[in-house]
Amino acid sequence: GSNQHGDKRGALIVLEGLDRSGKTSQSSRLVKYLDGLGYPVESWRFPDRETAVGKMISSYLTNQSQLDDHTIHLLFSANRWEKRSLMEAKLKSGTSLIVDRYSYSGVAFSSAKGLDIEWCKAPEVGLLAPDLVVYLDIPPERAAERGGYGGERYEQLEFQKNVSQYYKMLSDASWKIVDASLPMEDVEKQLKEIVLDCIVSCQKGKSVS
Ligand code: DGP
Ligand code: NA
Ligand code: NA
Repeated sequence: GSNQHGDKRGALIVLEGLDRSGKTSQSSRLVKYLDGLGYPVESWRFPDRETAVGKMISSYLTNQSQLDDHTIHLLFSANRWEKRSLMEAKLKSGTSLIVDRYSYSGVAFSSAKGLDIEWCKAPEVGLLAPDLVVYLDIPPERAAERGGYGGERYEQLEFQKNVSQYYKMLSDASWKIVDASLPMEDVEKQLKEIVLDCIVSCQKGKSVS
């Protein structure tokens, strides 16, 4: 689509982090900011609990159903796959996406249960690669202090500690790490800079492959 910043592809920006790291509120602040600057942008999140697959995931997370660890892993992945073509279309039309959780959550959370990490990565192969991964870094203990663990299946300190180890393992030099234990406004300021930078450089160069 046409917009004031030209007919360029959008950026795929992923926010990752433990539960209660602040991804969700930061993601909506980011979208408001970018929208205000005139960039076409949407806020997405995984799991997307609205689809048929997403409803199964939601039921599992709220302990209303039980599923084998491998089965739920594949459902989370399927939930990303079912949005792939729409994601690609949005990016090609110039809309940037701020995505709250993606494949890294898939691998970190399932590996933290003891599933083989390579097995966990396999169904993610072929999903669109992010232009930027931002990790909201918070010690699991600090996240737990924030309260609001909603009683969902994974919201337990010991498990989150395990997840954070797997995130560390998955991260590479391309990830931007933001200290999420800072005041919300400071986190917001850093995120705005990092993300705007990515969107601008994304529009200068690359095309969706
Ligand atoms: P959220 O709606 O962002 O609070 O995510 C729900 C919970 O599910 C949260 O504890 C993180 C976890 N989660 C998100 N994506 C995946 C995934 O792909 N696989 C697994 N096993 N867990 C995930
Ligand atoms: Na959660
Ligand atoms: Na990675």
